[in-house]
Amino acid sequence: MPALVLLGAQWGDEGKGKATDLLGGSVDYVVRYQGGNNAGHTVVVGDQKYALHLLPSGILSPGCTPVIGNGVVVDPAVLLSELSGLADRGVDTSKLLISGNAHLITPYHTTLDKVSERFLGKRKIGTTGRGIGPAYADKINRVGIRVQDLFDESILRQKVEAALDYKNQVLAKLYNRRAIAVDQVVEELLGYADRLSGYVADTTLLLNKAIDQDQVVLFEGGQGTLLDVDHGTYPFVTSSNPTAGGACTGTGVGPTKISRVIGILKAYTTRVGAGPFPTELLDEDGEKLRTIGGERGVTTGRDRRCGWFDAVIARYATRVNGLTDFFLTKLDVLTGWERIPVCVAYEIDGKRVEELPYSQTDFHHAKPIYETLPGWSEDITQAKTFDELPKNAQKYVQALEEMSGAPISAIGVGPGRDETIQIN
Ligand code: 2SA
Ligand code: GDP
Ligand code: MG
Repeated sequence: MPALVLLGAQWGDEGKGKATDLLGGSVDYVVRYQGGNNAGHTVVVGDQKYALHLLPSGILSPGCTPVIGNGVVVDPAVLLSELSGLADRGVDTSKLLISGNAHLITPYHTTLDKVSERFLGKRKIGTTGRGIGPAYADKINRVGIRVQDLFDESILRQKVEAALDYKNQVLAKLYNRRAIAVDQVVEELLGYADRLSGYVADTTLLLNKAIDQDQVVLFEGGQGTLLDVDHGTYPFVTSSNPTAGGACTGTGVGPTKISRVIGILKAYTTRVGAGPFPTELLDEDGEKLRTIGGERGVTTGRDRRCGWFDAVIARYATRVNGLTDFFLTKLDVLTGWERIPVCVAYEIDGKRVEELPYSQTDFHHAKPIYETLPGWSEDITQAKTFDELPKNAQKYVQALEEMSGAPISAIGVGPGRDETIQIN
């Protein structure tokens, strides 16, 4: 098993951080391949809780090398403060490696993110405001600044000038805002160079060599399948590819090297930010899921929208990621419901639809068709094997597995590392 991908099968926050940490002890590298500090991955180790935004969750596993791949957008100020926050708590951060090809998020990206959301008004995406979209836009527009540019002042200045030329005209003409000064940006970025230089490496070469030497590399996705810029609910998506293909482009490791793709799947559904969400509950069940599940954004603190499990989405995730298996998370949150509805298909304009519609309009009109499964009331947080789960919880898991198109290989029954049932 040289390389495996672990990614979100829904709209993010499925519990990827916990799952990555769980595997951390048995892998040599944990690699972020897309996104930036918009991610919020929670890892609970004993009585300690860590919220990671940019760093791979493998940073908490001694013996594992954390890597930030070329597909990630890096805010250097956030990176350094996350590193020092962990170091203050006794975590060894010295092994971190960062691709020189990763792009930087600068203060003007963050400003543009916030300004453009404000101008979108009621059509806003509900971004995390971390500058993610504008940084990726510059990358695609070929006016991005990369980590390696920090180490050549003349190149850095030329690139910042190129990046700001057009933006300053737009800011002045469209938004009536002051121009951003090139000198100020260059000075700030140069101030990070010394502190980051020791971490920068040719991560593509290194990861490929590691795989060739049978070391195990885990690619850790941020956000989720339905937030993918190509395969998600566009335009209500993030600006990168959290789906499995992103692990290849975002690290420079070819698809033939990847033998397993794990989809992290919450036992119900959540979404943060705007956009369609067929099974969303705007009633007291939604509020109950939010409260019991602790469904609040790890980065922005926003309340997450909550709804019942949606098998159409799970099937879609299996398809577009080529999933080999699922980790089902947060089953414990469903304890106490007498009956649990599960969306098995949609009704769109009077017709039953089994697969995620490719048309945005159809998806916006999709109404969930529910099957209701019997619930359970027993506490399941201490269960260590599948057989220890109450019969109705077992049936719920089996029903989800059947509907979702890939086997479930682990079940989360609590946030802690050991609150997991492994299924062989
Ligand atoms: P952005 O900032 O450009 O990536 O926002 C675009 C959309 O992507 C959503 N998004 C997320 N959804 C779930 N979780 C994310 N991470 C944080 C968390 C979110 C938080 O773990 O809780 O704290 O709010 C994440 N990151 C981006 C975002 O809500 C937009 O819908
Ligand atoms: P990520 O973005 O996918 O890493 O997920 P988040 O960390 O944003 O949100 C998942 C939340 O669920 C975190 O607070 C985790 O500690 C918690 N969590 C993960 N797995 C389980 C589980 O099986 N049960 C419960 N109750 N909480 C879990
Ligand atoms: Mg999260």
